[in-house]
Amino acid sequence: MTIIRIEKYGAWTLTLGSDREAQIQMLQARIYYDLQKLFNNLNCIVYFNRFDEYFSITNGLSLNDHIFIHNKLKSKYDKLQISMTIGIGKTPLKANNNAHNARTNKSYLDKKYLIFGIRSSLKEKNKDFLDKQKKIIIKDNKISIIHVDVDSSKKINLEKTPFEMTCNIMEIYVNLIRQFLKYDGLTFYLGGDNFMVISKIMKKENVKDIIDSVSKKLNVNLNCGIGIGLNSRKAVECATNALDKIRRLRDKGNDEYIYEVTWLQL
Ligand SMILES: Nc1nc2c(ncn2[C@@H]2O[C@H](COP(=O)(O)OP(=O)(O)OP(=O)(O)O)[C@@H](O)[C@H]2O)c(=O)[nH]1
Ligand SMILES: [Mg+2]
Repeated sequence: MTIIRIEKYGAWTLTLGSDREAQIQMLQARIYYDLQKLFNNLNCIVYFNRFDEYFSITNGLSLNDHIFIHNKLKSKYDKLQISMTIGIGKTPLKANNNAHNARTNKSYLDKKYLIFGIRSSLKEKNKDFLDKQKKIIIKDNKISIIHVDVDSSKKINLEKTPFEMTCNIMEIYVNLIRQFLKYDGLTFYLGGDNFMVISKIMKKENVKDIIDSVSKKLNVNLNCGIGIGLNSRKAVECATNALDKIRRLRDKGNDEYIYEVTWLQL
């Protein structure tokens, strides 16, 4: 994964004066748009983390791909310093921890472009990812992304006020974060009633246990599409496709709420 961060952002925002909040929000929305577009073109997905920091699931990208994106961003946001930290690990949580270590130890992969990462943590075959222009796709490097969605939230919307609904969604978010973290998965909120979990390949019954426990605790029904692919864009597409399949099955009277779609071609 790659964690993209706007550096020295707090200090820079002060230069905008006190009437700055709307400007900051507009800028962040633009940066998010650009990041999503640039990474999507290279078959990756981006999640806004706290808007001064974004996570992209970048399996299969080379260091030069990162430099390419960095240059595009630099040409648009020349007043901002943007760093990227590449984290590698067998699970998403381990990749996050690896990225954190690289960042705190100032372990540069490319100092000029502010790209951090720990070379020694890479296995030989993974080193090629970062050292060469050529993309190397490791066949057994499957990415699993889980798209979780509240069942019939529009109906619940009619009973609850908009802000009560927000409160419920945030409760679901926190509970999904905590439960999936036990399996080293990272959950992100996408908007509406949608969440995505970057997970290792999990057993369906473990996913079911989590979904059942959160559903029971918060008295909601959650649908869950599991997507497995060789890059994050494909895994996301499969996960959403699985969710759509659940909706089609539901319309035929089937009450399946966890479904998996796998696509292992490039
Ligand atoms: N990010 C994201 N948001 C979506 C997606 N589909 C719907 N939404 C958002 O979620 C809200 C609720 O839509 P739905 O989930 O389709 O509505 P629902 O009543 O819960 O219907 P079901 O999920 O089919 O039970 C919408 O208003 C959108 O904001 C999606 O694929 N991705
Ligand atoms: Mg829904």
